[in-house]
Amino acid sequence: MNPYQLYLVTDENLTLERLKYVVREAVQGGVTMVQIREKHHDVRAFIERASAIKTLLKGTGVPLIINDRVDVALAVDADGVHLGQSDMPATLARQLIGPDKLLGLSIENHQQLDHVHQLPVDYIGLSAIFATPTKTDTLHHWGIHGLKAALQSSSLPIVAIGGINHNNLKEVATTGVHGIALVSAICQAKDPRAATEQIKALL
Ligand code: TZP
Ligand code: MG
Repeated sequence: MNPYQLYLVTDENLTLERLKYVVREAVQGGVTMVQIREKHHDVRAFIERASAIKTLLKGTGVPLIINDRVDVALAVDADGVHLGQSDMPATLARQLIGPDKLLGLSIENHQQLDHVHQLPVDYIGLSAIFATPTKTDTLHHWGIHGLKAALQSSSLPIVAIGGINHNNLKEVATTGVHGIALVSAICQAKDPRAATEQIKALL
């Protein structure tokens, strides 16, 4: 199975109860990977939330990835870390997490895309495909055209993120991208399981 296929990235604004509910339902609906992304919470709350999700994912085969923080990933024994360009350098993160954990890196421009192949990462998060209210500081939007070009030039698996929803998902999937990452399309859905199932059916 391709673990990147349908990648849930959690919304930082969810209460712990809603977070657990969304992840549980999304896993039932068929997500293949879960990333806990926290921007507001302190490290203690981050660990609490990540531990809760780790417990919930146990036995499902769905890997747990921690956004930004190598220490949190190690603390909860997550399956991997996803770094941004201003987080710990990938080479150092790899030294800390060891060879067996997954390491992802967000790639925001062509220069970073050229450079990433020298780094010890397992996959790229191509950010952002489209403009999105979920993350408003994205400077460059790859679009479908840029995504296709990145797929051509990259030997690493690519996960597309940013502004992907039911309306444009088919177009994104048709590029042959390895994975699609979603925040609001699942986290904001009234019925996260049904939303996930609908998306899965389009892939
Ligand atoms: N990184 C680039 S865009 C983004 C992140 C975390 C947010 C994507 O959210 P949505 O709601 O799926 O557009
Ligand atoms: Mg980050």
